[in-house]
Amino acid sequence: MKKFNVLVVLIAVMIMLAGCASKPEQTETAAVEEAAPVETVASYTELEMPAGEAVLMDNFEEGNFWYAVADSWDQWGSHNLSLTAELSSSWGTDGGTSLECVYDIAGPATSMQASFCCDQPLETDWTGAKFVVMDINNVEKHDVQLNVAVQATDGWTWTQSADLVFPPGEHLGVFAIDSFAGLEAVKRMIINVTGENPGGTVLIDNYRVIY
Ligand SMILES: [Ca+2]
Repeated sequence: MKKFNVLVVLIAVMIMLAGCASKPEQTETAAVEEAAPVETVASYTELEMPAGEAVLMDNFEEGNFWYAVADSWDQWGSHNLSLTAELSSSWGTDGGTSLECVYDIAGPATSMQASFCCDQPLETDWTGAKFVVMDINNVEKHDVQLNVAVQATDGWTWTQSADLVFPPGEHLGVFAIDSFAGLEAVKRMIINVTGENPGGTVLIDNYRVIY
């Protein structure tokens, strides 16, 4: 009987020790899970200004040469989700004025494209251009996905960049355009908000082309 009692006590002590040992592990696991979302937010890496000669195309200080497509392209395809493109004095990085682009809700059954255009580029010969760079202020609480496109030559050939995703806040947008067609005769500059989103506003300033 004594041996049996000793065995029972030993087992009880082992269970207690195991219980104690497991508690710190649980606490560490919980701490890691709570920290994870913060790491996700901080994971956005700001894009770097590319080397090369920068030519300012628009700083939105000399009037508004941009417009929202809205329903004007409906005859050629699905409805464009841009609403308005107006000057805003609420924010600017080169002077106090920027372009305020307002886009409608983009659900899965929509074109998921809101286009903001300028048909009077300051320069039309972009031969050798490598990037379009602009300052972006995403004033919404959700990410905004953007690309840039140009229509070029008398055929109005459309080429667009890869999409980039910008979290809320101010960012540098750097869009590679070195493979674009017809850069010697640019007719139209276009900023597209793409992908699904709940609609909103994005501010643009200091639109430059880098050679
Ligand atoms: Ca400006």
